[in-house]
Amino acid sequence: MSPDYLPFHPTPRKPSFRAPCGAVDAHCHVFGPEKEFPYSPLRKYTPCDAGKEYLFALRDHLGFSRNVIVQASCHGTDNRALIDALKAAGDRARGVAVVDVDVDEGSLREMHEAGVRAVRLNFVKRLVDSLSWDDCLNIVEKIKPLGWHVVVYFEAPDLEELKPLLQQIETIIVIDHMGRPDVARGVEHPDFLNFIKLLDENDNIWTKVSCPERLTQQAPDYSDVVPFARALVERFPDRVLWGTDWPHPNMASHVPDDGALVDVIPNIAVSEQQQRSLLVDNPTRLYWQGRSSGKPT
Ligand code: 0GY
Repeated sequence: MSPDYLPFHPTPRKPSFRAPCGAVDAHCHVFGPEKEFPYSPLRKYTPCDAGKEYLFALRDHLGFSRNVIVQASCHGTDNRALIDALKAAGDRARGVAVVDVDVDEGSLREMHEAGVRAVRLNFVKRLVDSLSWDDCLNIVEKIKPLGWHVVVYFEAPDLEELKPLLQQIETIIVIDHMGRPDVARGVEHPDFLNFIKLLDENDNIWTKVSCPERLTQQAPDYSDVVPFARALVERFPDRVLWGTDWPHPNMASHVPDDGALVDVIPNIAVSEQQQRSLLVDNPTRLYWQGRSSGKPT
């Protein structure tokens, strides 16, 4: 484990908020265990092992039904831990893989069989040496026939530079963690208005209203992040997803209690209808019913 790495909360509380039947935690990871699934030699951090059994127990404890497991940079393009978790979960999980540009069709088909439905492009400079845009677009061409979509991770200052790439991607694009806004600037700041404009102008772009624990300066109530997430849920009720981000890699400020994170949900999705769309209908449509084609062709 990297020095200063904070392991996940060992005993999260039972949330007060009861998630609707069929709720999906649409952003979480599995890490290792290292003995079985070694971390990538190219990784920028070494996490605490957080295997599938812990994830499934957390899912049940929080009152959720399903997971979307996202490949994290510490496993590079070796998706074996992810695939193993997907196979163990059966229909209760779907996956987002990270692949090399030369990935072959057979490997993609095998991943599809296991439950992968998207590929992640990571542009967070502290986590990865990003792919070239040409490589990104080649990967997108390869995954299109499978009906997959693209999950994109970047930090707010990089949005402007990435926009031309995003606009060339015709599948659905899901942006992790609301594009990681600087919440101290407030929802009226041009950076966040620009993010909203991106979704206004591109019907194929969705976002995850996740990760208050990473964005906040007010843990553990996360009230500074709530207005951002709520604004997106209200404006784009059919294009938002929610996830715990368990096991919360690279947290420096505090160890989040996943029960407390679930209890933020009714503050960001206020009505029952919004909660249903966010937690059940949207992720089910995208990951279980194959609705991944974005722009009309
Ligand atoms: C996240 C967070 C992070 C890491 C990764 O792929 C990764 O390593 O996703 C992070 O450090 O921000 O929630 O996905």
